Amino acid sequence: KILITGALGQIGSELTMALREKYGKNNVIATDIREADSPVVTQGPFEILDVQDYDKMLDLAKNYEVDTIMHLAALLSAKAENNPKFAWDLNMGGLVNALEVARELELQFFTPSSIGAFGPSTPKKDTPQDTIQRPTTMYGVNKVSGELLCDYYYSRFGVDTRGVRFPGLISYVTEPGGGTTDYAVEIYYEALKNKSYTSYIAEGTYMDMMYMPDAINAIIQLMEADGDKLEHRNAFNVTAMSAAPEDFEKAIQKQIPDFELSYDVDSVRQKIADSWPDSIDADCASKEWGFKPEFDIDKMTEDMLDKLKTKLGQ
Ligand code: VAH
Repeated sequence: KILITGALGQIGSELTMALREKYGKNNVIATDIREADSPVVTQGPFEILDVQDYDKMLDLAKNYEVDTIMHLAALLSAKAENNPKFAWDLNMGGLVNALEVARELELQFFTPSSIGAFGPSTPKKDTPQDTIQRPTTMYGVNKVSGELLCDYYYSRFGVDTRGVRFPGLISYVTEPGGGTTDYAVEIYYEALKNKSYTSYIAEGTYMDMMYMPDAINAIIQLMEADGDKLEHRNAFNVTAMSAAPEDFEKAIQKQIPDFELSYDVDSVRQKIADSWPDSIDADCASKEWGFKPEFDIDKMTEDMLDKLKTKLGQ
């Protein structure tokens, strides 16, 4: 049985539904700081939980007799940069609470890191699994600290912690809240609504990206992998493509020929994007637990536009 924090977020809302599908809806307890009109709340166990409340998290994990915790509640990069102290308190306070619950109750543990865990001094192309990590954002500091903390709970207490460094995630169910890569989601909504989009990230800015179905499969695959075969734990590089705004423009124009992309760069989020790698190397993930994404930019674009048309009632 699995407890998920941040279950109403961009990853959480799809991970919750996929896990309920796979393991049975009563075996996946979704939690978030607020309710919402979502199948996450209405189609299975849901509890209000502020991850900064250790006692409540421990109570829920005990009462539901979970054996796994998937900790997704966090502030993303752009929001964290605007509110660094709160980001530290939420991102690190929530994480250490979740790790303590996992230690106390001997739970398997998952939390995502990010390409944001790398910084300007990290090799930008084919960024290795093991390399220098000096991020220059609060979010990145949280992610590197989180990776170290999760590895510490594994080596010091034997908690079975596992994680992946996610790239920008593209999905149509729940929009991301306050990330730097959100442009890659907004562009699809705008393409269908207005046949045009103004990107806040500059042309030629490459970042790793992945379609949500590949991200959800990666989490399940990693968590089901044989722990003895893992040489790494927190956290594996995973990616499906390295793309810049103009790559999304070209892929969308194959479906919507008169789609137009323009630029109005937001210096705060551009600065964050420029500090991240252009493309990371996911070799260890494929070697150690068989990671293999299915969606490239064209296949993702086809599916994304198709699903969004339905969602937008077009
Ligand atoms: C963000 N979507 O933009 C998240 C993610 C790699 C990007 O960490 O902050």
